[in-house]
Amino acid sequence: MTDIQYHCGFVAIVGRPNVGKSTLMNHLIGQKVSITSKKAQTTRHRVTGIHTENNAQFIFVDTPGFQTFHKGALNETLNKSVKDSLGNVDCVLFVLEAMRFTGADREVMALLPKRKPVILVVNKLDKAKDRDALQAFIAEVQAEFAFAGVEVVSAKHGQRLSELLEQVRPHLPESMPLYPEDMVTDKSERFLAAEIVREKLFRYLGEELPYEMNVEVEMFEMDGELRRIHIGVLVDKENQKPIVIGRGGEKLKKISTEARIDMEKLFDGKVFLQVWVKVKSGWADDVRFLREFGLD
Ligand code: GDP
Ligand code: MG
Ligand code: K
Repeated sequence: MTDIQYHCGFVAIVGRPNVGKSTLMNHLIGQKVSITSKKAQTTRHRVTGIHTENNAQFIFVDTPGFQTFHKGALNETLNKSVKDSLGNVDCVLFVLEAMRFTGADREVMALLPKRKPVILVVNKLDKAKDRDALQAFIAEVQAEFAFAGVEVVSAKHGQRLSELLEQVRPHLPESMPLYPEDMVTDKSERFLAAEIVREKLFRYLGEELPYEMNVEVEMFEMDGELRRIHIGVLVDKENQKPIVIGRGGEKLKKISTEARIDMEKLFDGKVFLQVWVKVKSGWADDVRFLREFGLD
């Protein structure tokens, strides 16, 4: 018998697009690991974030299956993907936006497991000014599902997140940590670098985003403490290049500068980043933007 009880387990964060799942996970683990955007559909991979404190390790799982919700009805693939991601977790966080309970929220709700603890997370507390209305809203949602707990938070402003973790902790099995205590993700820096560039492309291209587009890490090298990263954005057709590059190179410059800043925060070190756009088949006239650190 030991006197310290350690808890460790898997937590899924589910909800329709834009309720703030990625923001929540990023804040919980204290670093930018998942990818957030005003547009849905940016989380293309299942991203795991890890947070360890006070003898508990929370392993967060994002659920990419929800990305197709904007197209409307549930389909079988989505159903399966959601069930897969909920099949192996110990606790589920069902995220809603305060004062908004839509058809898409109800579709997600219909997939929640009945035999696992599900905690209702009412996010965007900062947007809900009327307390009585908020209480009524929570009661309305609770009437439709037997939640194991409720927490009102602001993912963006980091409000009431430790209270949320305290609600999750007792639902995690008693177990020693599965990952080192200082680890926040099991993704490689290479993978994360590509995800960051992908996020910026989504954010800045919006509706113009080419349907066929790949982001490839062509080089990732340590040069002392400096990371040298080359990333290629591959489009299908020549006429898609200017869309990504923008007039006078403005768009690509913004994308690569912001990506570099995010990478430096995430990797906690200087980054030399080159991002260029090319057509999948050809070599000719690649447009390069050298972003020297400190020279922007
Ligand atoms: P996801 O699609 O569920 O992963 O949602 P995101 O995490 O990408 O967030 C969608 C949008 O909601 C982003 O613009 C966030 O900045 C915003 N957001 C997230 N949490 C909050 C919050 O607590 N308050 C407010 N006002 N906005 C938030
Ligand atoms: Mg997301
Ligand atoms: K943390």
